[in-house]
Amino acid sequence: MNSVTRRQLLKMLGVSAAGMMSLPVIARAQTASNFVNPLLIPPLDTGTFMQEEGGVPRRRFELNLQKGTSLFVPQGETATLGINGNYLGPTLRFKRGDILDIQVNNRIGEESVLHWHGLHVPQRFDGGPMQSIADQGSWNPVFDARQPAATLWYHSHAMHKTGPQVYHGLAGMMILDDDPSAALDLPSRYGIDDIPLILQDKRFKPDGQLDYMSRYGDMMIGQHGDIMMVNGTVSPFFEARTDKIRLRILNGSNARLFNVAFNDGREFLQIASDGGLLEKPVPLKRLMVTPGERVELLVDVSDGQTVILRSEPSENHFPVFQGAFSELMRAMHGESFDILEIRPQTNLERLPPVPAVLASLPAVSADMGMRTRRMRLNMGFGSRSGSGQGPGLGNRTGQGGGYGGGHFSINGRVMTMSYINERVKLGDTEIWEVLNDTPMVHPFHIHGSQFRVLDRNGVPPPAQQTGYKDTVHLHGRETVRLLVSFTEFADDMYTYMYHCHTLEHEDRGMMGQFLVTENG
Ligand SMILES: [Cu+2]
Repeated sequence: MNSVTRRQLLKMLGVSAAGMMSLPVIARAQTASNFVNPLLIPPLDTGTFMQEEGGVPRRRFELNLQKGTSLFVPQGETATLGINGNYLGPTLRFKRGDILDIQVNNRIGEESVLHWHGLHVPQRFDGGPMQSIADQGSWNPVFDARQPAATLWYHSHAMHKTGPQVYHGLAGMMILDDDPSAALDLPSRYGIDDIPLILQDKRFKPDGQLDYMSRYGDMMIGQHGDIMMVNGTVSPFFEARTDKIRLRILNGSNARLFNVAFNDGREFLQIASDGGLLEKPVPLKRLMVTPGERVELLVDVSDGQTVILRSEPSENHFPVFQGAFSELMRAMHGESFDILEIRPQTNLERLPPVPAVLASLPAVSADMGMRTRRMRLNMGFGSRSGSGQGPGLGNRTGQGGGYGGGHFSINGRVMTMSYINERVKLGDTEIWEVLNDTPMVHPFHIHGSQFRVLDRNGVPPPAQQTGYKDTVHLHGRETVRLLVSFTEFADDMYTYMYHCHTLEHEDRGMMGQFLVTENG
């Protein structure tokens, strides 16, 4: 599929072009007076700490998935989901070498599970759909934190229900510390100079309840909203007390892209990507963060000026389509809107200078790949679901496709629990060549590994993409080559997932599973 005709597109959307004008668009250009709510900082949870025999540190966490209500909009309380609270969950903080012992109790009224996104954990504790926890059930993964310091997160990964469950609040941040990163003297006081920012967009019904997947186009481009929130705070401001602040940004939205920047165009430093610190701080003015990705930024606010973190239109070109498809792409790429106002206080505390070197990462080259595995991301533009497996929410084979038809797949296969897509040999380092054979952005996530980007469309990646990553975005028609190692855990039965992190695409089949075994 190399092009989409207008007729195919309208069929796929099931609507007239005029209907596209009502696509969710984020309200633009809020004025400073709109930032009325202090930024909520998720509670920090370092677990119950104990020393095992031999001095091994163990942290016991208890996470209760529960129903709640939250006050986001003037219409009244919104029914939400949370972890140990009404919306989102605590930030779990622990250190490399710790054993994590996590009791997960599901009390949300339907099956769920938590996936430890970016953490290297054995397959059976990964929290993919294979570990589904029944309502009122519990699950107790135990594993050790064995990788470099990073900003990670946890979220629902329930089969076909990840989108709605994350949208309603089943997600939280994790901060992994280690000695080398602590020695750098980076801002690390949680909520003071080290700020978690979970970026999400929401849409509400007139009665104040969350509006999920009700509009044409929602399935196609994923659920977008018109109200921005950070850590569950609408119209947030943060009062900085230090001359620089570290922002741990997590794109926790279902589908929205953020091209983060500041309203005065100031430069910032990116210091980390998904899997941890970059080798050196990378000065930037804009940075694309797509669903599932994390970045850590250092922002200098020593001038004392109020500044607004915002999202700018994507610079990336995208294939030009006529009519309705252009409208859809504009919704994904073309908007600019405010996210958070930062208000430096008087007498800012001066922090140590930013180190010139942050980490030493092993050099990577394509020679290191023992084999190449190709992953082609597909979207169906027709009216059939293809494999007959069903694209997720019901079997749409032969149907017109409801909100937008089509299916989402990888290498032509729609995710199904009964099919192992790939088999990998323990200890192997592979090249995964991922081709986005669609016109829109997809963030590609691999469980159980932190990979490196070898190249993008044949060209070495820019500095901000040279660190460890677990989620990489591909613009329309792009190809990335990833160097992925599977050195730690083998399992003959339990798989890891790889998938698009636009949750509506994942839920509808743009996902596969792989086994890592001794014999491959
Ligand atoms: Cu996708």
